[in-house]
Amino acid sequence: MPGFAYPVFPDNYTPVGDIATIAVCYVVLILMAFSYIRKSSSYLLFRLIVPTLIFAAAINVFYNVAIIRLGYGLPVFILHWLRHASLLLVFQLFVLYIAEVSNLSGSRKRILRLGSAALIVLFLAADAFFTFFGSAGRPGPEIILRSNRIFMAGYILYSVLCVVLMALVQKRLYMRVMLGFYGSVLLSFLVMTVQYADGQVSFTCLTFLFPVIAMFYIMHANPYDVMMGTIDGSALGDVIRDYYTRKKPFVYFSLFLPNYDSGDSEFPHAIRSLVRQSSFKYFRGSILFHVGNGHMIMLFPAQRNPGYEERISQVLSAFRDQRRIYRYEYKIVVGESVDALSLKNAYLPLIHSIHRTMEENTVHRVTKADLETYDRSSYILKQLEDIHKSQDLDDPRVLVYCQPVYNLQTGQYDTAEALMRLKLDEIGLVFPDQFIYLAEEHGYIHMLTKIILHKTCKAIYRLRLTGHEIARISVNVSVLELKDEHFCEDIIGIIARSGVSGDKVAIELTESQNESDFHVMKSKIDELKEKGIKFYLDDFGTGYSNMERIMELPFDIIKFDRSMVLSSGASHRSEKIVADLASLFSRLDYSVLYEGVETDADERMCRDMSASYLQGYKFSRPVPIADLQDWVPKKEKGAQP
Ligand code: G
Ligand code: G
Ligand code: MN
Repeated sequence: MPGFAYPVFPDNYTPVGDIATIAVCYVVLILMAFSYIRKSSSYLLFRLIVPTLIFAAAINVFYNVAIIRLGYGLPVFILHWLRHASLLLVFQLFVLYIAEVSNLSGSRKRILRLGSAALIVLFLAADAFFTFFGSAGRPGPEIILRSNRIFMAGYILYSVLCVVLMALVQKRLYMRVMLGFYGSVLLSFLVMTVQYADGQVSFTCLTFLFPVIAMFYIMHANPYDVMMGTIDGSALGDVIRDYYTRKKPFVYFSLFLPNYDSGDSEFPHAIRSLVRQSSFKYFRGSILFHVGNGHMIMLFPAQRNPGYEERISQVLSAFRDQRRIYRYEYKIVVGESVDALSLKNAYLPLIHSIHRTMEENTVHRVTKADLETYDRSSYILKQLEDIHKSQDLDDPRVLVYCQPVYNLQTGQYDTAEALMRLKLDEIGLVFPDQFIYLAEEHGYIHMLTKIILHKTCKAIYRLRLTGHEIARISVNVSVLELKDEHFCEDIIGIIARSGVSGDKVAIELTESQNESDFHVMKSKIDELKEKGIKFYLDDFGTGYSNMERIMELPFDIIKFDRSMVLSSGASHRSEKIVADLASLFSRLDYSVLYEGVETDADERMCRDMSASYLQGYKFSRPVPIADLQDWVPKKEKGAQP
C-alpha cells in the first residue's frame, strides 16, 4: 500500500473480519432502535451482547495495530487481555441468554450464572498471570502465543458449554427455532476451523456474529413464541392466501383454552410442550399461529400428511391424558379447508362462531351445517352493519314485539316489555339469540336500541291517541351502550321528539360484574331518572348477584328470572330463599316482577312471593307491538276528558 512506510497489521491479520462485525452489529443496533420489539428479559440480555461484541472487535483492531506500532509492551498486553475478556464475556452472555429463553428454573439459572462466571474469572486470571507475571517482566511473542492457547481453550470450552446447554433445553423450545441456532453455531465452527487452517486470526469476532444475527431475527424480530413455536396471528391470512392460490388443501386444528382468554396470561407449560412437540412430530409442514389469548391454530397441508386423521386422534388422546393431570378447560375445533372460507379468510370468525355454541372440553369437527350457520350469521352481521350505517330510526328490518305484563295491583295489562326481532329478506324472522351478541360484538347495538325506542315511543303515542291506558313499556338496553358518551342525549332526544313523556318509558339493564361499568351505569341511570324514566333490573338470579351493588343503583323494578320461578317450584328450600329475597326487595320499595310464568301453579306461587307484576306465556307470548292494543285497558268512553 503506497503511503504507508511500514505494514499496518501483522501478516496473519486483516481488519476485514472485525470491521464487518462492527458494521453488522451497528445495523442490528439500528434495527433494534427502529422496530417494535417486546422488552422481554431475554431481549434485555441481547441488548448487552451487541455492544459487547462491538467492543471486542474494536479492541481486536487496536491490538493488532498496536503490535506493529508499539511492539510487545504493556499496552499491547493490556489490549490482548481485554480482547479475551470481552469475547469471553460475550460467551457468558450467550449462556445466560440460553438459560433465559428456555425458562430454566431460578436455581438452575443461578448455578449456570455462578459456574460460567467462575469459568471466566479462572481463564482471565490465568491469562493475566501468564502474560504479566509469567513473562518475568520481559514479555515477547511467545507469551502472546501462550495466552492465545489459553483463550482457545476457553473458546472451545464455552462453545461446548453452549452447545450442551442448547441440547439440554432443546425439548423446552420449538424445534424449528433450535435448528436455526444449530445452523448458526455450525457456521461459526466452520469459519473458526478454516481460519486456523489458514494460519489466520482475523475472523474470531466474526464467528460470534452468526448466533447474534440468528438470535435477533428468530427471537426478537420475528413474532415467534419460542416456547410454543407459534407465530403471530396476523400471519395467518397470508399463509391461507398462499395455500389458496397454490390450490393446496389444508387442515386447521384450533385449540382454545377459555380460562386463558383474559389478560395476557399465557398457556400452561404442559400445553406448550405438547403443542410444540406434537405439531412438529406429527404433522409435516405444520405452522402454528397464536391468534388470541389462550387460542392457537395449527395449519398443515393435507396432501403432505396422508392419514392425518389418525394422528389427530393420537394428539387428542395425548391431550386428554394431560388434561387429566392439569384440568384446564378446552375447546378444540378441527376442519378442512373450503375455498369459500379461504377466499374470505374466514376461518377465525367461523371458529369463534362455533366456540359460542360448543360445550367446553369437547372436540368439534366442522361440518356443512356449521358452514351454513356461519353463512347465516355473516349475512345477519352484514345486515346489522347496514342498519347501523343507514341511521334510519324507521328501518323496516327492525321489528318491535311486545310481551304484555300483568299488573297485580290494577289487575290489568298496563305495562309491557319491548322485544326486538329482525325481518331479513333472505332468512325471514330472526330472534335475539341470533343477533344481539353480534350487534354487541361489533358495536351496532346502540343503533338497534335507538330504533326500538323510537318505534316503541311511536306505539305508545298511538295507544294513547286511541284511549289506551298504557302505564309504560320497557326497552332492553345493553350495558355496553352506556359507555357511549351520547347515550343519555340519544335516549332523551328520541323520547322528546316522539311527544310522549319520559315516565312512559322504562329501561331494562342486566347486572355487570365490571367495576368501571358500575360507575358508568350509576351516573347514566341518575341522569335519565330525572326525566322520569324508570329502571328495571333484568334477569335477576342468573348472574353472580351482588346485592350491595344492586342496592346502590336506583332500580324501580327487579325482574326475577324464570330460573328463580323454576327453582322455587322445584324445592322448598329454594322457594324460601326466593320468597325471602322478593320480600326483602319489596320492603325496600322495589317492585318485584316474575318472568317466565307459564302455569297456574307458577302464578299462584309468584303471587305468594311478594309479586307486583307477572310476565310469561301463561298470560301472553310476545306479540307484534301493533297488537298490544288488544291487551292494554281502554278508558271508559264517558270518562274521557
Ligand atoms: O323474547 P326474546 O327471545 O326476544 O328475548 C331474548 C333475549 O334477548 C332477552 O334476554 C332480551 O333481554 C334480549 N332482547 C330482546 N330484545 C332486545 C333489545 O331490543 N335490546 C337488547 N339489548 N336485548 C334484547
Ligand atoms: O329480556 P328478558 O331476558 O327478560 O327476555 C325475556 C325472554 O323470555 C324473551 O325471550 C321471551 O320470549 C322469554 N319468555 C317470556 N315469557 C316466557 C315464559 O313464560 N317462558 C319462557 N320459557 N320464556 C319466556
Ligand atoms: Mn328483558
